[in-house]
Amino acid sequence: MVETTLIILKPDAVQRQLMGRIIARFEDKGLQVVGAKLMRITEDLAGKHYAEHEGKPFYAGLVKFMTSNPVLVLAIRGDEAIEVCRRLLGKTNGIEADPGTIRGDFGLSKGYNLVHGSDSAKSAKRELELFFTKDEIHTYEQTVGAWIT
Ligand code: RTP
Ligand code: MG
Repeated sequence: MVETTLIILKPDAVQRQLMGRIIARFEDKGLQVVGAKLMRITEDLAGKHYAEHEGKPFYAGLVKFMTSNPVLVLAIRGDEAIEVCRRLLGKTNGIEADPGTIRGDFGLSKGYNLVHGSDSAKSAKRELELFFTKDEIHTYEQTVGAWIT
């Protein structure tokens, strides 16, 4: 099933100039970038996005981190994109994430782990609506998908 998911290249990915290499992971896999925005997340938006973690010990640090510098927000579309992207990201903690995954290849941190990916269809819908208007998400012909699938 074709899905669209929300990916955020977190402030550490932007600061470390890893944007191009991380986007390439999704494109190389055959997924399509259908929305992209470099933006600064406000405290209010960070709170809404990570509402499920409110009250946890790492919550304040997480909001501080996510609002500290610009992020690159992506809408990514493709077959089973939500699950495929979560697998491309790897486990939350860079130490545990498998080599070959984004978190496994680029970091050793649990907090500064470079990327966010929606964890379910419900989260993807909610998060895409938080970060994008409908006309910021595009439909266009993909020429590589035909042979990748
Ligand atoms: P994300 O939501 O960012 O895609 O990450 P995730 O599903 O793999 O992990 P989640 O449990 O949802 O945690 C959200 C983000 O909070 C930070 N975190 N820090 N220091 C800690 O113990 C801790 N635990 C989580 C990470 O940035 C994690 O991605
Ligand atoms: Mg999560």
